[in-house]
Amino acid sequence: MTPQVAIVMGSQSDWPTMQCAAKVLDDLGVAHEARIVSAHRTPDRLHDFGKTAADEGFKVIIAGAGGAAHLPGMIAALTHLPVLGVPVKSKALNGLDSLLSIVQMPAGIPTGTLAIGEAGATNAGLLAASILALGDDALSMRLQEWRTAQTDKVAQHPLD
Ligand code: RP5
Repeated sequence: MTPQVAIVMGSQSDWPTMQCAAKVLDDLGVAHEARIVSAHRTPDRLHDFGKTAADEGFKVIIAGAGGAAHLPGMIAALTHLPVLGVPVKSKALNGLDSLLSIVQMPAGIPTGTLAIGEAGATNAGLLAASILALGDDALSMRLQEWRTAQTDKVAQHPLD
């Protein structure tokens, strides 16, 4: 199956976080492909990816980076595809730097910004699936079932 979602990240060190997006997409049966694309260390790769992502057949891009997290915004500048940014927790500032680097985009180049860390990566996967589900009834059904299963797992009362 042609991957519909690209999960790109600035470094191998981002993968433990970004795997959460991959996992939820696996659960929902959405084909995806993960790549390392660094805005700073591999700028030519960034440019090539941003320019060719739509022609490659991707429909949604999830981009995670930490620290000076320019990757999601730069990809958004190079493609018309929806870009969902995940601020990865940084060692020095715990991801606040990543969040602020991704969220404050200038008008005209939108980048969706999720929460810092694993919750953000999981939600990026879910959001990518819900975007794709607008044109895919079977996926929409799987997404609704996933949400119902999540609700059913929440107990009425806490355990001691
Ligand atoms: C960013 O720098 C990456 O997205 C990563 O979160 C951060 C640190 O990268 P490494 O030094 O661990 O490769 O570009």
